[in-house]
Amino acid sequence: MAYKTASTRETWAEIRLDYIQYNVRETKKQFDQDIHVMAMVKADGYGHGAVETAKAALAAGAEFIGVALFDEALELRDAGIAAPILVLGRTRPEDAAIAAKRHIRLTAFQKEWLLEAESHLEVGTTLSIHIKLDTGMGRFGLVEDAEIHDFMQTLKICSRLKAEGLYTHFATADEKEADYFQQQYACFLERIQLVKTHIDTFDFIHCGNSAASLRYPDQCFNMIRLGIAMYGLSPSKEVEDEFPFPLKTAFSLHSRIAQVKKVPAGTNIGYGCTYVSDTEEWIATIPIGYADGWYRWHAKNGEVLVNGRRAPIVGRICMDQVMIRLPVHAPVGTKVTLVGSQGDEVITVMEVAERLQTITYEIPCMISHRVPRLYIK
Ligand code: PMH
Repeated sequence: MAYKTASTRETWAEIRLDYIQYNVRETKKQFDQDIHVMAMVKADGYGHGAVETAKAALAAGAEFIGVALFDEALELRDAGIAAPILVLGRTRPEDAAIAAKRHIRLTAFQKEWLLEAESHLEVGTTLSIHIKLDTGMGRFGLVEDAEIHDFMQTLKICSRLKAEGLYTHFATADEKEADYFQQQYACFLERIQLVKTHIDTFDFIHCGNSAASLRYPDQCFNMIRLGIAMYGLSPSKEVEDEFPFPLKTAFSLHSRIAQVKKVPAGTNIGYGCTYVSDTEEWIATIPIGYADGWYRWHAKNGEVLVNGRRAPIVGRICMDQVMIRLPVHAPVGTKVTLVGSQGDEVITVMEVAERLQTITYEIPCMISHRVPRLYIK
């Protein structure tokens, strides 16, 4: 389901497509050789909007689009995206015919899947697949040597399947400690040799997520799968300062004061009366709540920006509203920034992620479809 781009709501997420393009271009510059960029737009573009993000990334030099689900690939095709799309999750083999017809590449890592997919393809049609190797992530992919040989033998008898790509995924590329990363990389090199005893060339070999692409560009073969960094966010706090250029964050979240009142000391605010004003205070009501993905945990040490100053969230977060304590009076309609900057103050996605004891990826993803996305080109 695509995000709304127009709405009567006074709560919205702003998406800087120009920043997404900057991040793609700067990433490409880090590579000596011509690198193919697969723009990762699964989960509706990590919460930014898949169609708009994909279009922006393609215009900035990405050539491939990566999604998790076959449904996500179909949504992009229906929206007119013509670039090659790879589905990284497991697709039902019975969907192979539609995939072939719509030029959607599928990931394969089970020999039974190959045979079933082949049986659903009409004579004369070809489905491009990317073979997934599990080198230590423990999620999807072929693991054992014998399993790989078996798979490759089976692939030889599937004349309607064309192996276009070969890939793996790293579990720890965003950690300072590189041992496990290097172990996985070495394993990938070994397994590539094994695969190549059956098929000697692939158009695309890929393993680099954002962290690997920006920290180890010479270990990325000829394609990278760029996700979080494209959106201008660091995959982890510990490697935040290791990127070769400053990322530009595309996502910000805003609302407007819906009511403001001066309350006397001892006034209860919100469900459960968990906040009681200390003195005379300015309390404002902001129309965003947990149904928008602004979860109740934000009440713990949560702050927002009003006129360039921090204002704490007070009381419990409701389904559709949250209350804040203003440093000084501000009228109804005043802009409130929940994620992003106002003047010299900034609430980063990383700050919000730490508040919720989670990672940057979750923050834009958790802002629900009730919040419209406004695009800035
Ligand atoms: N490739 C695969 C197979 C992925 O699952 C992901 C992200 C990426 C590339 C892009 O990674 P990046 O966003 O770090 O650049 N997958 C996930 C995930 O499953 N949970 O968080 C991110």
